[in-house]
Amino acid sequence: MKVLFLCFTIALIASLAFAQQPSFTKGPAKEIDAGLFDCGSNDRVSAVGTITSEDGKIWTVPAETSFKTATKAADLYNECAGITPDSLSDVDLSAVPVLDAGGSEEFIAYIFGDNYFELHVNGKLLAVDAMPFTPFNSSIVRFKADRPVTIAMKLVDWEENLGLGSEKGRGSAFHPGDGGLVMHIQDINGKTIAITDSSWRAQTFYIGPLKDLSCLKIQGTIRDSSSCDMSGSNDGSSYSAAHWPLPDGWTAANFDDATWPSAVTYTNETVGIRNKLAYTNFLDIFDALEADAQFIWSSNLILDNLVLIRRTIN
Ligand SMILES: [Ca+2]
Ligand SMILES: [Ca+2]
Ligand SMILES: [Ca+2]
Ligand SMILES: [Ca+2]
Repeated sequence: MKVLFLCFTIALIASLAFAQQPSFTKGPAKEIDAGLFDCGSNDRVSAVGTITSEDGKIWTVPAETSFKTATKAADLYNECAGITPDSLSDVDLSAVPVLDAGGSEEFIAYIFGDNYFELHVNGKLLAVDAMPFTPFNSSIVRFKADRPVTIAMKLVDWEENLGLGSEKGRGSAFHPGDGGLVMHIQDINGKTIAITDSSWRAQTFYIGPLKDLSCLKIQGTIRDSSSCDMSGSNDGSSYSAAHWPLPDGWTAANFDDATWPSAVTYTNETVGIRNKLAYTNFLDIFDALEADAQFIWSSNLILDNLVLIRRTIN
């Protein structure tokens, strides 16, 4: 009994020691970029800000990205670029450039992200989402790589109220927006080699808005905000947020993601794809009968705003 208790205590201490505590920020960030991309019209502004946490660290919100320097993923559907095919059969796939992840086998990935993604293959940043915030778009990435193919993606649920994880919507000025990513990867013969589902790993690095820090439960690599208040507000400017640094080498094939939680899947209805033609015009690829790619994210689709996902395909 004593031995059992000792083991339990050691395991508890180990798991508590292992849990990486976040840095907390309070209130809005300072804008450092008025918008990464301007579509004009009625789209939301993809601004970027910085904010200092109570422990003196500086955080970029909603995330640090490579948008300005990286190759943009080709458009499957992008209103801003005037590319609005009704279906995949209207898309000239041969015109999509083949990116090189260092290998000889060719793959093609179809991606719909709410709102922004960066795609790394075998440790190399291949392409980033051409539209950081809205309107909703979808992308195609053709690439060459050798198996096993390790996919690592940075996903961002963008925000209007910088540092506060919220946007105008649903009748409130500080409505916490949601995320979600769907991807279907095929080989050169059109055979599915991966879809987004719960076999992926997903970890969050920015949680907000937090009205009350005590709702956040952190144990080991679990960053659980499911008991936090997710309702909108017209007075959200003093809310808090939790931030963690991205681990070194997280895009590398040999990075150990075994301790990350499994990705959580969300239904089309939960994410809300109705009227999003960037998704619904391509149901044969995103909701394929034999390979129905799921929306994935970390454990909180609403409050988790910066999420890393990984999977290795053999
Ligand atoms: Ca996008
Ligand atoms: Ca959010
Ligand atoms: Ca969103
Ligand atoms: Ca689907």
